[in-house]
Amino acid sequence: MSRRWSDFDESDVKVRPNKRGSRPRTKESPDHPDAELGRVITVDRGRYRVHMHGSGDGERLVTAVRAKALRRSPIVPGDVVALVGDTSGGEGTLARLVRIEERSTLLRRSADDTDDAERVVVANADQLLVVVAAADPAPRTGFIDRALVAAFHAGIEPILLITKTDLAEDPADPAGLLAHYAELSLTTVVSRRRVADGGPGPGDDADALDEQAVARLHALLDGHVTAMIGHSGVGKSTMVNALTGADRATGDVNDVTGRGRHTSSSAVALRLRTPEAVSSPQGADDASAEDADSADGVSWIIDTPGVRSFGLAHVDPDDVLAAFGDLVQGSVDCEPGCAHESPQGGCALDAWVAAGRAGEHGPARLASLRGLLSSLSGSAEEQEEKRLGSSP
Ligand SMILES: Nc1nc2c(ncn2[C@@H]2O[C@H](COP(=O)(O)OP(=O)(O)OP(=O)(O)O)[C@@H](O)[C@H]2O)c(=O)[nH]1
Ligand SMILES: [Mg+2]
Ligand SMILES: [Zn+2]
Repeated sequence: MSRRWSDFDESDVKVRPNKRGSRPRTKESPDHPDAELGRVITVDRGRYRVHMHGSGDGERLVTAVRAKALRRSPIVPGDVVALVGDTSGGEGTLARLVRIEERSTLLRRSADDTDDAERVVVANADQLLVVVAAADPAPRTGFIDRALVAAFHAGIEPILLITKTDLAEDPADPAGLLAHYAELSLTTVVSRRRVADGGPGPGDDADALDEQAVARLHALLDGHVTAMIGHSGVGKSTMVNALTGADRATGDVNDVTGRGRHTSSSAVALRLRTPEAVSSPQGADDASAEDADSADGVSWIIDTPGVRSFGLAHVDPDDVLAAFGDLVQGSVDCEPGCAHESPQGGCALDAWVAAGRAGEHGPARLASLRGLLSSLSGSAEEQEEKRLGSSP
């Protein structure tokens, strides 16, 4: 059955990054020469909370509603927008959001691989922090693989964060997980809860994280706009609090299901600060803010709600293979048109892996790739059926 336009809501609307509308979208737009720019930090029932450019430590935050012309445009945290009207940020004031500035990137996912209704997650991030826990909940390579594909597709640099290594049963962990990605040049940070000398004691801050991991992340995140993505309960908000001094709610993990409780319910962009308390390798200074390459010169981290699944219905199979940097070169010897889904039909990836070209974990990586590809081609077939079914 075909979907009618009325079935779509704003998160379904397809948006391509780097494509301008026909109207010029510059600061000098004749429509609203007096508009002021700011960055959307959170969205709540049609109200956009915007951090105004150049507001520095004063942090002028303005609440806005969007103009009618933008009714169908998804606007997400990270978006840079133009506001008119009362932009004082005074209590009870409401500005009007009249324009979305051109996005450098757009992170998207679909509900699942067989549903191409897209969700726009975050705009203008140049880094994606993929968060998994070493335990509680246990890490899944399938999730990491999908996040890496989405990042590659969106042109966003991925970083892998493995949290909760204090809970890993095997003290050598997360070595096994890291080995799986050894052939990729993937920046990885490992963190754990800080335990005082002599073990945990009363009065310990339960959410205090290992200082070295926090400092390392600071060094990687300063000057960037970084979106976080991960299952519920892996410790995203806990890390965001450590990095920003914010007080985002954190939740425990259900003992029975081993799953998080979906504590964070909306995405929020927070300013990254370099607190004196954190002994960053470069030392704490203000230079990072000036070096920042984000539009507003501010380093941002965007905490997102835990995802159940990371659908990739919007991603082309070729882009899936391209994100497997350890395998993609092996495909040059494939038969033309090879779908790489099985050893049959002249797929060269099996020989590539058998020759050890993708490292020790090559076979497992190839299995991951094929699992993903077949999940996506399943969706392609279903879509084709839908399309045929709806044609006269
Ligand atoms: N032992 C241990 N617990 C941690 C660590 N990091 C976070 N936690 C705990 O894990 C639980 C979940 O943390 P959150 O920060 O709420 O997780 P989240 O990823 O934001 O979860 P959602 O908002 O539901 O997506 C909390 O009880 C934290 O205290 C860690 O490194 N070690
Ligand atoms: Mg959270
Ligand atoms: Zn092939």
